Amino acid sequence: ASRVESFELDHTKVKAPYVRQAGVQHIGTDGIVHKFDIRFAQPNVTNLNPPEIHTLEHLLAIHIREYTEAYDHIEIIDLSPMGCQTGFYLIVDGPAQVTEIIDILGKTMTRGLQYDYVPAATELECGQAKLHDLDVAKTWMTYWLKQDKKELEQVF
Ligand code: HCS
Repeated sequence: ASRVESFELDHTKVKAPYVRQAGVQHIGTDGIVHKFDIRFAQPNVTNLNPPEIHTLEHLLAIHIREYTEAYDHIEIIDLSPMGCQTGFYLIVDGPAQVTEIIDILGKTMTRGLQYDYVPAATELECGQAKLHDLDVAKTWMTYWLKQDKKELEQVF
């Protein structure tokens, strides 16, 4: 399934604060959840500002599941921004390899660059529909795509 559950919630109807069960997913590959640290900005040096990290979340969330369909052994559970605003956590069902995640992210960002609007940026589908910056989000994706794939595997 490539739907984004959050985009289907009617954000005009909810009454915060609350706790809502946002998903139940059958772990059908190896029963193991894998978590990846997708880092765009250098910690404590730079960061993604709220509008651009938010737009990146939308652009990545909307296509990452689709580009993961080519990999039978993995399924995306969630991709969400880090509170420190330097990147995202990606939670995956199945034994995903870093190289596979880098390939999937590359395809997803290449697709994201084609957008001339922010998907699901309406008050119905999103909790802060005005907080977006497509141009700067595209700058971050272009920066990411310029990186050498082998370098993206180097954490330290
Ligand atoms: N983090 C969510 C998208 C929220 S807009 C997801 O489905 O990956």
